[in-house]
This record gives sequence, C-alpha cells and structure tokens, in this order.
Amino acid sequence: MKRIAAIHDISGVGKCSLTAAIPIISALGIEVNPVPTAILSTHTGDIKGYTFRDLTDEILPICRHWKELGIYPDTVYSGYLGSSLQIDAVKEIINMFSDGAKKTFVAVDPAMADSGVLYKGFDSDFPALMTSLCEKADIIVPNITEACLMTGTEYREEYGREYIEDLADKLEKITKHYLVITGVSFEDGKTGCFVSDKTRRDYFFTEKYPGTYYGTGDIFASVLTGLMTKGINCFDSAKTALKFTADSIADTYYSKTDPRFGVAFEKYLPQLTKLQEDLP
Ligand code: PXL
Repeated sequence: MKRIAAIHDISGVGKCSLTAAIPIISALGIEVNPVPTAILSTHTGDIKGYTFRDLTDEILPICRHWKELGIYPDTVYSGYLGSSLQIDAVKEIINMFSDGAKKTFVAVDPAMADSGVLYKGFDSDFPALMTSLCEKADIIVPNITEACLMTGTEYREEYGREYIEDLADKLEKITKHYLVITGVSFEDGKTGCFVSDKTRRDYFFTEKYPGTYYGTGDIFASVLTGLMTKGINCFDSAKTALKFTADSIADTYYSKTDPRFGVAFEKYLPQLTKLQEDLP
C-alpha cells in the first residue's frame, strides 16, 4: 500500500486541510500519515473567533520517529502552513526522506491566498518563502491569486488564455515537473484548471456555481496528490479531481447549507473509489 505524509493543520469544522485529506486519500486506497501543524476550531476564512494551537514543535519529531521506524512515505504532501518556521520544517522533512531506496514524490499546495488577497495572518514576505518550498516540489497546485503572488504578476479578475499561459511560463520555472493552476475561468458559468507536465499543456472545465466554497482547493489537491502517488498521469488525475470537487460543490449549492462550513464531499467518496479503479 502506498503512504502519504500529509502536512496540514486540522480545523475541526470547515472540511479543509486534514479533515479533507485523510478521508479522500484513504478512499483512494492509500495510507495517510497526518502531520498536524496546528489545531483550530474552524478554518480562518470568514469565520470569527476561531481557536488556534500551534504544533510547529511537533512536526520534525513526528517525522524523525517515522524515519527511525524505517517508515518512508511515497509522497510528502503539504498544504496550509502557518509560518515561515513551518515552511522550513517541511523543507527539512523533504530532505529527511530523500535518502530512502525509492524517490519521494513531493506535492506542495501553496495554500495562502484567494480572490486576490492573502489569508488572514500572513504577511507580504510569506509568498516568497512559499515559493522557495515550491522549488522543492514535483507538483505545485496554486490558484490564480497564489500564482500571481509567487510570480510577481498583477492579479486580475478577468483575463484570457494568454494571462494563464504567461503565469504557467513563470511557474514552470519553479516546479520540478508538474503544474496545476486551479480556479481558471474564461467564460461565465464555467471554471476549471490548467495542467502542464512541461511537455504538454491542457485545460479542463466544469460548471461553476455562485458563491465561495471553502476547502475545495484542499479537496482538489488531495485527490490529485493521491492519484499521482498511484502513478496516474497528471492530466487524468486533475480531470478526476475536478469532477469530484465539482460534484461536491453542486451538492452543497443545491442543499443550501452554509458553504463556510465546507462542501458535501463525503457522499462522493464511494464514487471516487470507483472512478479511480477505472483509470489506466
Ligand atoms: O483551505 C485552506 C485552509 C486550510 N487551513 C486553514 C485555513 C484555510 C483557508 O482559509 O484557514 C486553517
């Protein structure tokens, strides 16, 4: 069985970070080894009064213990990181597991911003640090805001193909192998992603529902990372991740639940297990 070390916070309510990564990656038949970076009552987006307990000091000891036991993950997967110290810790984890018999795949979701702004609590130095972590990754999964912050590009709400291709030119110099840009939309009512393996570029689209759906970046990145860990190519992996995320959003939109508390991805886990069994 493959194993993924998932380095994210655990937000009790909001269905993001580890509460998305653990069930989704497990549904793909992969063991998840969580490295919780912090414990929060909820995510930090549009919810007041959340609690926050930092766990930075635990990150390296957890991974060192695994290494002592001879446990090497197939993939190191990081998401939301709360500080520059946590970024340094993830870099050290990548180095720590790089002396194994097999190469460790590294997936970095530079979760730090959306809709043109950095998440609460991050200062303007943070994107450069996150970019330095992305340079150690086999695949990076920024949304457009993160892509702009990492490349010093002006953020735009409206754009054409040229804008995305220009971002991709810059981001392909950062990632080692694969790039997926999420939240790409060229027409009303459609959203999707750009995918590149540096030899081929492609776009995949799905229906766009009005509103902001928290945690969907983490859901998408967890499916993508899981499938790529199983050896599925980046294009099929991204297409499957998009379908799973879109189904979960559609369900939440029609059921009219509060989207701040996350999307109904649980219902689609059996379908995800089935979908990936049929992939080449
Ligand atoms: O989904 C990204 C994310 C993860 N973890 C925490 C967050 C956010 C986004 O706001 O606040 C704690």
